[in-house]
Amino acid sequence: MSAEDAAALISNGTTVGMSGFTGSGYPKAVPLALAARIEAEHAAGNPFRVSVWTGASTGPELDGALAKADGIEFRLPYNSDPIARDKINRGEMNYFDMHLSHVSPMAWQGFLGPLDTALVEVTGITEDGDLIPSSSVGNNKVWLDRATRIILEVNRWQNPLLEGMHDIYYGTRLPPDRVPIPLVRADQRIGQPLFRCDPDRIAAIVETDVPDRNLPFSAPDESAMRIAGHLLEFLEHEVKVGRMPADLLPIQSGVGNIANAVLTGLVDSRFENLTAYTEVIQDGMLDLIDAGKLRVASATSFSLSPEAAARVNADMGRYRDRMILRPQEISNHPELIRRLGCVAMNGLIEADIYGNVNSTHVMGSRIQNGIGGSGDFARNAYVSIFMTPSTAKGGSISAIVPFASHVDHISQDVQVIVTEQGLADLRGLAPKQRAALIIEKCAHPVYKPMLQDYVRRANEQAYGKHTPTLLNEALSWHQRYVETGSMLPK
Ligand code: 0RQ
Repeated sequence: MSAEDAAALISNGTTVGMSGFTGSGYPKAVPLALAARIEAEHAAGNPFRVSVWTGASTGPELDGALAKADGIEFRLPYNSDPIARDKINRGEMNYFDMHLSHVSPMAWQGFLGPLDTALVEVTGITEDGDLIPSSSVGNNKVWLDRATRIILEVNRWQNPLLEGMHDIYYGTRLPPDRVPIPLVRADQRIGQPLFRCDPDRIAAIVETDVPDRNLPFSAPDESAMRIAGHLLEFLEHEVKVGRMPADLLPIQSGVGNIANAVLTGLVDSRFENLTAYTEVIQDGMLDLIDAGKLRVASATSFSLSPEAAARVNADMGRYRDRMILRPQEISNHPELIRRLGCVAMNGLIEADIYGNVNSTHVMGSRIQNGIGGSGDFARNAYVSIFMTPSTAKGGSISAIVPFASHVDHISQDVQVIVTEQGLADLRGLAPKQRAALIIEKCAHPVYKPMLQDYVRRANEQAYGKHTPTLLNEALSWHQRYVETGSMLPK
């Protein structure tokens, strides 16, 4: 049926579980039609808002259009759309920013409430009624299994050769019936290539022919290259001292430009035969595959530039053997991340001198994107690395601060911090030792004396000397930024 007729099946106040993860595999026609319907209802003076659950971020036709129509009452678990971000930060939209591995079990446990509609993009429907997944898997299995009614978008733009790339595992259970997940290597398949789907619950099928969002990455700048350089040196050292094998352990690489730059850096390294157990396959992963350095990438989604998406589509037959897309409850599963011993590499907003990391909130209150999968990987990885340029906004903000204005990753989950200035290996260090090393290796030279001065006084004056903190000064840099536009004193 038409997207408009399908959108008419969605009622005010209901919850829609949509496909989509980092701009891939999200529905592109029905959300736009729903946004138009919501705008018409609002113009007629009628209330109309829905709750939207997804895998992670989507695209302008979904989050952008629905947020612009003021049509989202509640959103989970991850958003990077600027219009939706603005609504959230103005207090006009509720947002539950949660660990990506938690979504599926929480939905099954019933903690999130009922799911009325599953709105899922697929590549095709087989004669037996199974669904060929699209360019992301995300939480689609759960939405299809749990929703009262199902709306499918069959997107002809997606490459039919995607069929066979996916590994959909149907063995997860609720406690007390859980059993070990039988995955012991990143390249292993433990499930089936297609989604099961109850045909009686399919309320609509809409055909589309629309590309994924596919935003370009910015070319790695000097700072990103230096971060990559420090990181490669660290990994080589870990191999040399026998803490990692020569082909490393499965790598996880987060979202964003820095994470992508690090992958690009690995192309020119001497590492071979690498594997990735991660969430998203970015351009850098393709480069590694093309260079013959990456044997297999396991993820839940693509996150590609338009150029890289064209490359994958033109040569899908070859890439298909090197890539596995899984549900995000498996790609991000703590049990599997711990078992495989992933090398987790994620971006951050700010870190404090003790190594607590803020990945989400600018100045403690304004959300940027969300924690995404960074927490799933950071806590359970073999080694948990966070990376960032040492300053933001042209130097007016230090990424290393006396006290994090919001904490996503506690210091115990943060083992290595890297900036363009250097790398701090924090494993086995007490708080005061961590502070000295982070300031020495990671802080920008302009902020380093300010941090050293703070630490010296905190060591003298703090209430306790284990993690010395000056309570009346710890967040003063942030306050200064809010008031003057810079963390630097006038
Ligand atoms: O803002 O675009 O307005 O200039 O944050 O920063 O430097 O481009 O870095 O693209 O690597 O993103 C933490 C956001 C880093 C990302 C974060 C501002 C900066 C810019 C982006 P502008 P950069 P990146 C698994 C892993 C959480 C989710 C995650 C992220 C914008 O890595 O979302 O890790 N992580 N998932 O100016 C004020 C600071 C700032 C700052 C940066 N200290 N103060 N603004 N910015 N530092 C994958 C998934 O979960 C899907």
